[in-house]
Amino acid sequence: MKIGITCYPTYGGSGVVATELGKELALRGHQIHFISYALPFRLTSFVENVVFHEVEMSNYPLFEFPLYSLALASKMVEVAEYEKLDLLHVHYAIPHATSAYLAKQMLKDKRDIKIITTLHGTDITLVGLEPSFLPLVKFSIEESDGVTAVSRFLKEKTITNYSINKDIDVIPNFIDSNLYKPGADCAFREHLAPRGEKILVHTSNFRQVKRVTDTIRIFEQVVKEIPSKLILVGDGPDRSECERLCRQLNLCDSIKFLGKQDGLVEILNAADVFLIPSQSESFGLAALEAMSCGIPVVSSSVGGLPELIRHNETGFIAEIGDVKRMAKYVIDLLTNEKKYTLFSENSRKRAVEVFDKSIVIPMYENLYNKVLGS
Ligand code: GMT
Repeated sequence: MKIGITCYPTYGGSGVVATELGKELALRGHQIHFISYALPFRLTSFVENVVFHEVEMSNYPLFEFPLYSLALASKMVEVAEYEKLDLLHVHYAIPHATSAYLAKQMLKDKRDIKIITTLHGTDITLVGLEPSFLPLVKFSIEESDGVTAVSRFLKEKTITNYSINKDIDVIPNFIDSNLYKPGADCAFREHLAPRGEKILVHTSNFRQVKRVTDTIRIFEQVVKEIPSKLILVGDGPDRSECERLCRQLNLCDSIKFLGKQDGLVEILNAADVFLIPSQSESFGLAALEAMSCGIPVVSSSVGGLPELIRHNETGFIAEIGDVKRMAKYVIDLLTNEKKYTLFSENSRKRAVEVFDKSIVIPMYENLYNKVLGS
C-alpha cells in the first residue's frame, strides 16, 4: 500500500506512535510518505520505503497567523497525486483530520483517497472540546473513512462528547519489546544512586495534565522511608515550577532533572518504579515503555491507564492527586522483594503479550484493507 502519514513531528506520544508505525509498515513492504512541517524526531536514520515531504509555509505579512492547515492540505494533495497514495493516515485530529478532508475533496475527481484518523488524547479530551474546535473535530471525524482511538476510554469519550455515530476501532499504543527490554544493572545506575539507593523515574512533557508536582510529592514521602532518588526525564512548561518545589522541599540532592533524552531504555533499566500520576491520559505510552523494561508502574486511575496497568498485578492505581496512597504503593513494592519481582515479570509479560508491535501493527493493516475494500 502507499500510505501518507501526518503527525506532529516534535516530542509527544502521538508523533512517536505515528513514526514507529510508519517505520514498521515500511519494513513490511508498504510505501510510506510522512507529510509534516518538520522531520519526525524518531525518523533519525534512513529507512527503505520511507520518504519525508516537508510542508512549506508562506510568511506573507498579511497572514498574521500561519496558515498551516491549508498548506498541509495542499501538500497532501500534491503527494497523494504524484505518489499515487491509497490513503492518508493522520494522527491527532486537530488540524490533521480537517486538512485531510480538504485534500480528499480537492482530489475527488482524480482519485478516491481514503482517510484514517487516529485519536490520541487531548485532541478529544481537551483542545477539541473548545467551542471554536468542537464542530470541526466532530465533522472531520465523521468524514474520515476509518477512525481509531488508542483506548476504550478515548473511544467512549469521543462518542459521548461529540455525539459521534460512527465505528471507532480501538487500536492501542504498541512497543518494540526487543528494544525496550530489561537489561543488566548498568554503570548509569551506580552514577545516579552511588549508595545503592532505589530509583523512581518519571518521563513526560511536563505539561499540567502530567501533574509532575505530584510525582515530586510522592517521592518526598518515599524518601522519608527508603533511601532513594527521583529521575525526571523530559521538559515543558511545568519544569520551572517543579524545580522550585524541589528547592522548597530541600530535595535538590535527591532529584535529578535530565531534560529531554534519547537513551530512554538505559534510563528505564536503571530504575525500580515508574510514576505517572496524570490528570488525564488516554493511553500512557510512557508507562508501556517502562513495563516493557520490567519496571512496575504506579499511576492515577484516569483515562486509559487502567486498561494498560493491572492493579495489584503489574503495578498500582490510585485516585488522581492521592499522593499519600501512591507513595504507600511505592514503599510496598520497594520493601517486598518477592512482590516486586512478580510485578516486574508481570509487567514485561503484559507488554510483550498484549502490546508488542507484532500484535498491534496488523490491526492497522487490517483496518487499511477494510477501508480500501481489499
Ligand atoms: O494528547 C496529548 O497530550 C498528545 C499526545 C501526544 O502527542 O503526546 O499524547 C497522547 O497520545 C499518546 C499516544 O497515543 C498517549 O499514549 C498519551 O496517553 C496521550 N496523552 C494524553 O492523553 C494526555
